[in-house]
Amino acid sequence: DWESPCVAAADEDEGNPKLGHVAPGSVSRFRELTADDAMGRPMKKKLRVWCRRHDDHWESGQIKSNSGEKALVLLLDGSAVTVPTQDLLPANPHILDEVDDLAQLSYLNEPSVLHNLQYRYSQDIIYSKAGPVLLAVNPFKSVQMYGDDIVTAYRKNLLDSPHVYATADAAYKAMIADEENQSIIISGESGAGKTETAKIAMQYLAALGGGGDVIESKIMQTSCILEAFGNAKTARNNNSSRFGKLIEIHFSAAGKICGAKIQTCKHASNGQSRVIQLAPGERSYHIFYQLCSGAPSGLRGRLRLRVASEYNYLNQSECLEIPNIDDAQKFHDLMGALDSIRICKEDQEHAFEMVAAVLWLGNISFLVTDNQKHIEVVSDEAVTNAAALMGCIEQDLILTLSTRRVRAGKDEVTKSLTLEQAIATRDALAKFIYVSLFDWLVEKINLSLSKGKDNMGCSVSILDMCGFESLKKNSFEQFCINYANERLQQHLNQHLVKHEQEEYELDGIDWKKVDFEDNQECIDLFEKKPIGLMPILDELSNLPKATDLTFSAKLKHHLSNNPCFQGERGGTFRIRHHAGEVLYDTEKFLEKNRDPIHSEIIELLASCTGRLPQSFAPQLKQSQSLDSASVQSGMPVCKKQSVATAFKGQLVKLIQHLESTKQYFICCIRPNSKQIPGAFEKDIALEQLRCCGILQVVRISKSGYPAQMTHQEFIRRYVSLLGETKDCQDPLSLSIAILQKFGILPEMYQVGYTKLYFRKGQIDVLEDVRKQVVQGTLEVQKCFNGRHA
Ligand code: AD9
Ligand code: MG
Repeated sequence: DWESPCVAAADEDEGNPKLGHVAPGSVSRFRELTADDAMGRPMKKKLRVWCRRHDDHWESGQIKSNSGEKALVLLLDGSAVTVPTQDLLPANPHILDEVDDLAQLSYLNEPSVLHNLQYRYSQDIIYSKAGPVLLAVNPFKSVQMYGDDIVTAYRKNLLDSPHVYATADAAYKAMIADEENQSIIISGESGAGKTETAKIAMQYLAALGGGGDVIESKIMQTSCILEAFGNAKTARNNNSSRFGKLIEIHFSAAGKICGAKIQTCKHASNGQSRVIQLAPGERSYHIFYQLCSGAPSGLRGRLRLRVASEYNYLNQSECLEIPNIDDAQKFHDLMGALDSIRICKEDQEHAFEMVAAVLWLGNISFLVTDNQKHIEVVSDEAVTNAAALMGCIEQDLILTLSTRRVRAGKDEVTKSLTLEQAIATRDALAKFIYVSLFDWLVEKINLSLSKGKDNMGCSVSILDMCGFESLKKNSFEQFCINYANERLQQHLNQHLVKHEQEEYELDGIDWKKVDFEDNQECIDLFEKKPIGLMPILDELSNLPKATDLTFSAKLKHHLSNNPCFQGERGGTFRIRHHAGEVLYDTEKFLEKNRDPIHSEIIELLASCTGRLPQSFAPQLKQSQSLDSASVQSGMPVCKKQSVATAFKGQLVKLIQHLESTKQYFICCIRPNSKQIPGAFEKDIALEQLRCCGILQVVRISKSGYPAQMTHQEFIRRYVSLLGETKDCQDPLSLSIAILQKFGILPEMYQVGYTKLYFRKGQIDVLEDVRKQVVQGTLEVQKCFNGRHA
C-alpha cells in the first residue's frame, strides 16, 4: 500500500503555508512542501517520499518509521535505509503522475517534477506546462501529435492539452481579439528542439491564417533555405542553427497571413569561421555537401564541382556525411524551396557559384619563395576556378592573396605577404563571400514575403536562437552564442519572475518573495563599461600590438572580482554561466572580433563581373575610411563595428521587438546527450530545468495573481452589475462591494494601492456573470443567487 496516506498527508500540512501569503485554506491542494518543511519535522508513517541517495539522485520510497531527525525508509526495490529527514522530500500521489501542468502538483520539488516529466515522456507525451511556460522534451523520433486533424482539434478548442499548437493558438487568438502583436520565445540548449518547435508553431499559424494563398507555403519553405545555408552538424546537434532567427508573421485584419519578415542575429563571420575551419566530427554548413552531392550534371560542370572530400574546407574534419541524411535529396528540396519563394533560376545559379567559389578558394595553396618567408600563390585549377566563379581576373585574385599595399611615408608600396597573412586573407575572402551570400538570401526572402504597404493587421513573431553550448574547445563563436543565451534568460527571468514580484511589492500586496537566480552579474561581466569582457575585447581589438594572451591577462587583472569570472590560465578563461561553467580558449579572439576586411578584398569583389560579388562589395566610399589601428600597422582595413558589438546590437534589437509584444514562452529540454529516443536522463534534464528557473516560475504561477486590473478599470467594467450604488462611494469600497456581491472569496484576490490582483480563474467568473447580465438573459440578483445555490 503505497498510495493511501498520500492525499491525506498533503491535506494534513495545512496551516503551514510555505508559498507566498495565502489566506489559510485557500490553495491547500496546490501547496508545496519544501525541504525546510521536511527537515526536523516528524514525517508521517507510510508517507510516500523521495529519498536522496546521493547528490541529485532521488529514489522513491515510503516512510516506515521516524525518530524526528532520521527516518527508516522502504525503497521500491524492497530494501530499507535509514536517512536524515533533510534528505527526504514528499512525493505526490500517483494520481498526479500525469498532470499536464506542474503547477497542479501538490508537492513541487525537483524529484517530483522530474518524475512527472519522465513519466509523461515515457508515454510520448512530450509537452507539459510549467505555469505560463510550455515545456517541450525532445522526442528524437517522430511522434503522432501533429497534422491537420490535430490542428483542427486545437483550432476548435476540442483539445487543450499542452502543445505548441495550443501556444500558437493562444497567440493567434489574442492577436485577433486584442489587436496586439504577439511573440513566441523559444529557449533551450543546443539540440533541445527549438528549431523544430519553431517550425511546428509556424505550421499551425500557417494553417490558421492560410487563405489558400501561396504566402503561407512560401513561409514554410524559408526554413529549408535558411537551414541549408545557416545550419551545420555540430557535436551536439546534427542540424544545429548557427544563427538566431526572428520570424515575424504578418496577418491581415481578417486574420489571414499576408507576409513575413525574417531578422537574423549572427555573429558575423566569426560564426562563419565554420566555413574555413572545422572541429573533428563537425561539418560546415549543409549547403556545401548538398551542392556537391546533389547538383545536376549541367550545374556540376558549370560550377566545376568535385565531390566534397576533394575540398580542403570540408575534408579537414573527416566528417562528410550525417547518418540518415541524404544531402542530394536535400539539395533537390532546396531548389524546390528557392523556386517557391521565386528566386529566379539565374539568381539561384549565382548563389551556387558563390558556394562553389568558397570551396575552390579553400583549395588555393601557397609556395614559400625565399628565406623571408614570402609566398607565391600556386597557379593551379583552384585559383583558376575560384576566379572564374567569382568573375574576376585570375591575376587580380593572385595579387590580392599574395600582396598588400602599405604606406611608407607619403607613398604606397606593395609588399609581399607572409604565408600566415596569405592564408588569413584567403580565408577572410571566403568567409566574407559566405556571410554576404547569407545576407543576400535573407534579403531576397524578405522581399518575396513582404506584406503589402497598406496592410494594417498585427503579427506573431517566433524567436529561435542558437542554444547554449559548452564544447570541448570553446571559442569566440560560443562566447557570442552563450552571451545571447544569457541575455535571453535575463529576459525570461524579468518577464516571468522579477517584474511580477516587484509589482506585487510596489503595490503593497501581501506577498512572500520567491527567490530566483538573477543572472545580472554574468551580464555585467560581459557588458559593463569599461571593464567587462566585451569592452576589454573591443579595446584590445583596436590595438594592433595586442594579442590573445594580453587579452586574457587583462581579463584576469580587471575581472577577478566578478563571481561569474572563474579565473584565467594560459590563454583560457572560465565563465560561470546560468547554464553552467564554460572554459573559453582565447585563441583568435581578437582577430575574430576585428574580423578585418582589407580594402583590397573589397576592391577585388567590386571588380568582379559576377552580379553577387559586386553587390557584396560595400560602397567604395566606406571602404576608404581606414581604421586607425590598421593604419598604424601599415595595413589598410575597412573600418567597421567589432563583431561582438555588432552582435550585441542585433540582439538588443530583437529583444526590444519582443518587449513591444505580448509574449509566450516555450522551453525546450534535451533529455539525453546522445540524440536518441526513449532515454530520459534525469540529471541532464534537471540541469536544464534549473537553468531556466522552471521551479520558480511554477511557484509564482501557483501562488501569484495572473489577472490584474486597476481599480478604475474594474469599476468601469463591473459597477453596472451592482445595480444601485451610493454616489459618494470611493473606488475601493465599490470594488469590494462588487467582489462580495459576486461571491469572490477574499483569498482569491488582493487589493493593491493601484490595482486589484486575482487568482487564476476569478475574472472568468465575473466575466461570465457580466456577459449574461449584459445579454439580458439573467438578472443580477438571479445570477448571484444561482452561483450560491
Ligand atoms: V541548436 O541550438 O540550433 O543547436 P535546437 O534548434 O534546439 O538546437 P533542433 O530543433 O535542431 O534543436 O532539434 C534537434 C533534433 O531533435 C532535430 O533535428 C530532430 O531530430 C529532433 N527533434 C526536435 N524536436 C522534435 C520533435 N518535436 N519531433 C521529432 C524532434 N524530433
Ligand atoms: Mg536550432
